[in-house]
Amino acid sequence: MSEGFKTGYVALIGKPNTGKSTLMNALIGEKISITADRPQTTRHQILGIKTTEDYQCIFVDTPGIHDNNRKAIHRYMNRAATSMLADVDLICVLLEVKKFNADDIKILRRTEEFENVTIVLNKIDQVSKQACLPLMQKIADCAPGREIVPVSALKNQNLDRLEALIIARLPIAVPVFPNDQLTDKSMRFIAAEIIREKLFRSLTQELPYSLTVSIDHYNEESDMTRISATIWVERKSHKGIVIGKNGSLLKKIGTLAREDIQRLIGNKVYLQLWVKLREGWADDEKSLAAFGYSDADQSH
Ligand SMILES: Nc1nc2c(ncn2[C@@H]2O[C@H](COP(=O)(O)OP(=O)(O)OP(=O)(O)O)[C@@H](O)[C@H]2O)c(=O)[nH]1
Ligand SMILES: [Mg+2]
Repeated sequence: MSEGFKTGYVALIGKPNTGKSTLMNALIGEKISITADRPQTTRHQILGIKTTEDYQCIFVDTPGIHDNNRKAIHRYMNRAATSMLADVDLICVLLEVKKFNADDIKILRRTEEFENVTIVLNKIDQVSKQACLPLMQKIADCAPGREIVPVSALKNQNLDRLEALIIARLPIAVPVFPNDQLTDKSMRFIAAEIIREKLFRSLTQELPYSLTVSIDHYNEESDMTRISATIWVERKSHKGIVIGKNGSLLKKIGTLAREDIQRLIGNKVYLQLWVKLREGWADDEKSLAAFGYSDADQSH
């Protein structure tokens, strides 16, 4: 560990779908957090930890901040989206070039009371440089004095500059986590998330929002990891959709998830998926706690 070693927490917050999870994965160089081209993919606070000779940067990926507080799960997600703000060393507010609107301005307002805030303007690969400049001016007018870093998390543009800026703001401190630890979450949790990602990417409309995944068994054997997981649906009619014709969709989800999990753990995976019904789980506190949506699970 070098003299002057730095350690700090960096929150990635913003509207749903702005690229928070993509950015965290790009910055730590590993796929820890799941991503999908639809809002409200991330449901928990997830730490992504990058440790070098000189610093340990602990990123906090969060659910997108939204106004929907209809069900208990939405209220849980909104708490997870902002509960750490007072405790981090730097807040990065993510905006996306094509979708800057009043919801972003609301989030910028919410962070006015904090000193260390950087605005990350993501997805610059989607527009020309000329289109970016007036937008940056508009954002600067809404958040005077804040620095704005344009990046593309997906295409790896300007991430070096963002990283340098983040590191400059970390305080001198000893590391919190061992230097080979990438996240605070267990492999069990990440396996369930990977299955959920495949469901989010394969199913249309509202269906992904009424699903959750639990891991029933996770057994590491020397040459194979055996995982059994249950996909929980809220309505009887959803079961058939998730299973698909002759089980085709479930099979596809299983194959895609198994490949990803294998890559991450570097071992062969045998993955068994079940689909079960628990009516109204997303608005029932007891079910939420049983499925890991509990505030105690995300306090660090
Ligand atoms: N073109 C482009 N797409 C991006 C970029 N960053 C993220 N995306 C895409 O935007 C979509 C949303 O990305 P996520 O990382 O899941 O967004 P998020 O902010 O974590 O979303 P929630 O968890 O739902 O709040 C995905 O399809 C990403 O591939 C980028 O720099 N450029
Ligand atoms: Mg996310």
